[in-house]
Amino acid sequence: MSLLTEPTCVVPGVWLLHGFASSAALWSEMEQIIAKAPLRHMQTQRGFTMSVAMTNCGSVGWTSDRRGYRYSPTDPISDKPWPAMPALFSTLANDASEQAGFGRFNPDACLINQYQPGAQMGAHQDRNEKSFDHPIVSVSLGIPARFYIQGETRGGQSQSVDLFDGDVIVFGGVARQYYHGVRKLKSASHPLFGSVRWNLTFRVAQ
Ligand code: MD3
Ligand code: FE
Repeated sequence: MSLLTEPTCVVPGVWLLHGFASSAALWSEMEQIIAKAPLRHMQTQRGFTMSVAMTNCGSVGWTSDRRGYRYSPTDPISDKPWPAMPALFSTLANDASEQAGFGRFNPDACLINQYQPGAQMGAHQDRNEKSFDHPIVSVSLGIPARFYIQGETRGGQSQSVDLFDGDVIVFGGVARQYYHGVRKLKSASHPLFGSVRWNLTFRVAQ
């Protein structure tokens, strides 16, 4: 299901695989995950509600509430384990990592982000994982979004990348702890998803 694409280097440590993933192939797995672990708008530690709706699959899932950010083996809504990571997902993430030159990659967590028009993700680092030696693989599906990378500090000048349906970004090495975010989503239409953007982020969390 991963298509042959030449990776392009966005900044050192960040590789873009344009059109690498197939939304149609991923969607039936996503539907089954969402049926078991519904999308929800999590709370931040400061009490704000995130504009991005989220769920997870894998042996642990990323969660946020008034107590902070962490990985949890169970969904706090059901207190049951998160749905298992489909083989299609882990194979796609591994293929992308290998294609980008980071070698074998066996994620234990996949965060599923759903953006509706107006949703955004402020600049942050992904630092709840136990080790930063593994890359992160990010799969964009549905309508396009403008993603930005700020480097080692927040603020300052940023590098922007428009991410389209099927685009995969792999970031590791020097870029693993770079600040990054997603600009407010503009309305558009995708044949399968309508006015929605999805992002699947694969991590080795434990
Ligand atoms: C970091 N998600 O869930 S893709 C996240 O599109 C998250 O939903 C975004 O950041 C999303 O934590 C962005 C992940 C990503 C991609 C490229 C990067 C993070 C990056 C390049 C450098 C540093
Ligand atoms: Fe992130």
